Amino acid sequence: MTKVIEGKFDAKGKSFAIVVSRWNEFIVGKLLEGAKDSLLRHNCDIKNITVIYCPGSFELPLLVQKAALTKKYDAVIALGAVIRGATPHFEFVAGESIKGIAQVALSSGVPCINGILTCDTIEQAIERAGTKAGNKGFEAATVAIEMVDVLSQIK
Ligand code: INI
Repeated sequence: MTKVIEGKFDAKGKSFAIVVSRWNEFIVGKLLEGAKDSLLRHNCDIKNITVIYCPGSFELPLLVQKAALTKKYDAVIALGAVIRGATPHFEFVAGESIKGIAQVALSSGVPCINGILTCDTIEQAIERAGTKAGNKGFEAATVAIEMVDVLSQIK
């Protein structure tokens, strides 16, 4: 018979760090609300959620790494919103942030989840922060819960 391993969505007894970029706070604040909502609705104790603020999305990987290496958290969730402006700055910030978070996940073995919006317009960001395209913070936290559980099953 085929053996199947898949994550369950139960955050009871699990600890999470949410690292939050301060840029575009009116968007990222909604992602944070969504992330906390998912964790709490999946049985996470509020005392097991730590929120860490950082200046901008470019700084997220270092704080995600710091949090991951403490081994105090079962997963680290990075939240940010990078919105295209008039210069190529967007490409560098978005690319480095997301690449950095992926690197930390692989090097630490701790699931580090990408909840960074990369949008051409503010409207696109609003759509993904709790309006018509859902809430990507909620989705990122739900992915974190699934990853924690599936990783615990692979021995
Ligand atoms: N940081 C963001 O999180 N979102 C943005 O849209 C953004 N833009 O557009 O510039 C942004 N820039 C700041 C960057 O993350 C760093 O904090 C800064 O470059 C200092 O290292």
